[in-house]
Amino acid sequence: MKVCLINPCSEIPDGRPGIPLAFMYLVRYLEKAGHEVSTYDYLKDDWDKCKPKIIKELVHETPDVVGVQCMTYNRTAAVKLAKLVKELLPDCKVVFGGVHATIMPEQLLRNFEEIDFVVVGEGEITFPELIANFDNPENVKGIAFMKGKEFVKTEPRPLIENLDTLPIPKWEIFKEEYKRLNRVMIYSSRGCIFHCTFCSTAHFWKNKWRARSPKHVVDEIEAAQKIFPGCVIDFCDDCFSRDNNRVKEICAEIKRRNLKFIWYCETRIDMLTEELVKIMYDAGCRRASIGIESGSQKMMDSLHKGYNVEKVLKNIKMCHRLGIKTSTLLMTGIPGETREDIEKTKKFLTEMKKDNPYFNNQLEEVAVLWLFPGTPLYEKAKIDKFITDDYWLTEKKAPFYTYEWSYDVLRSRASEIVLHHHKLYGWPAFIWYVFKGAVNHPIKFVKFVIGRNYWKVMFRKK
Ligand code: B12
Repeated sequence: MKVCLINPCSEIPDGRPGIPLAFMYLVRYLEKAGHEVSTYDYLKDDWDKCKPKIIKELVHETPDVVGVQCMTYNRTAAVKLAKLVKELLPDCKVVFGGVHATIMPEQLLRNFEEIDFVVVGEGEITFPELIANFDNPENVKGIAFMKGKEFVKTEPRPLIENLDTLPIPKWEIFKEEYKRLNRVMIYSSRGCIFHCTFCSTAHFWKNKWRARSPKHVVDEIEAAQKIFPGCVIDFCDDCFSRDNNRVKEICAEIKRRNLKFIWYCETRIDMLTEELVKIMYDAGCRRASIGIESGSQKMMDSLHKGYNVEKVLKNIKMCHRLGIKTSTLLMTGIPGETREDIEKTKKFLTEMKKDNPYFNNQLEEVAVLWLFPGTPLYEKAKIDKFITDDYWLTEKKAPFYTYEWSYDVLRSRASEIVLHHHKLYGWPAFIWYVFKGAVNHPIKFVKFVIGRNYWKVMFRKK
């Protein structure tokens, strides 16, 4: 069959760049089952602009199946896409997969008859099996569909037990993008054992953490270095350092094969030890992204981060001392947050810099907390009658947590933290940063400054 995989437009087209790793795995499995697969990534585009392109592609390809990656932040475009497919190719099957579709299959299927099936959870085994059984889907595990007016969700698909059976993702389908980014994303484990209240990952991966063996991971790195020589390897696991011994073994395997490259990882900072950080540095790690969220212990506790502020601070300084740069993620709008907590976050950043000649922290993002389905915070928001599931039937963007403060206040607080961080590097560095932004992307820059309330924060009377 001809299968076309499409990642539709995000409601935040200017969001951080990403390449749908899911497709690179799915393509391998679909091709193995004998299907002809094409892929399109429109996440960064605007629906109205890319609609003509999609029409052209659908008419040209005439696929038998269209697979759509449906996240909460692109669900509106995903539904528009399903309608478009059925208008142009009424016999083509439309299959949804991804985080939002997995969490809300019933709502999608009951309200949008253009969606034929939802693949619930991990898709590698389920999707080809579904395609082989379109006429008799009841026995396929891990799917949902409508049988007349009845919503059917089949038995859950067991998670792939041995992740070493996963093939190397088919990077070639996004080769140009990878070359441009010069960075290859690797997922060396799946799932997370923590339960941060704003995140749906634990729920999606069934509260399980599964890891690939160090050999399997380093084989993939070696293959990536052959196709994209000199690229940075970016581990984007949900919980990279869950098992320190495994990380050590990955590093040992990199050294044993004498591979020379730089790598980054997303990790929990509290799990790092001095011994491990030294080993990671020695094997090429130069940056660790860390979701700190807040510098206030009360806020960390409220999010169930399981972090201790002092330990986080100590370990960040340790990373800097041992040569690993940190890239931190913070947020405002945490339940119960007050001005005092924002001051604590600013103080935390100041402390991070204090007596730290190596101060080497990039502030990746100060976001305003979003409510996503499948998260404990969302469930609480429903109980508090702040939101109902019907919200996702509208075209509104994912909502911010604005129980206590308006979005404007939260955005200003986020901007205040960003400005504080920049000031820690000193005014010359700050002016250089602003100058670079204004010269490189003038229109984007003006929109950014206005949209993020920097104006108000900078000229606010104290
Ligand atoms: C890496 C990552 C990123 C990267 C790159 C993402 C990418 N791949 O393009 C970056 C940093 C860019 C990013 C950005 C964002 N991300 Co992000 N990200 C992730 C992360 C950690 C891993 C995604 C991944 O590659 N997983 C590995 C693959 C193999 O798994 P998968 O994508 O789930 O795919 C499997 C199944 O879902 C299914 N499947 C998926 N698609 C399809 C399609 C079909 C047809 C079928 C049949 C099956 C199927 O099969 C796949 C294989 O088993 C996830 C968390 C997570 N664990 O999923 C968050 C996550 C996806 N991100 C999230 C969010 C919120 C964001 C941002 C909005 C954050 C922000 N404030 O900017 C932005 C949005 C970007 C944009 N421009 O719109 C949320 C999404 C929540 C939701 N309900 O939609 C997640 C789930 C994390 C969370 N907090 O809960 N992200």
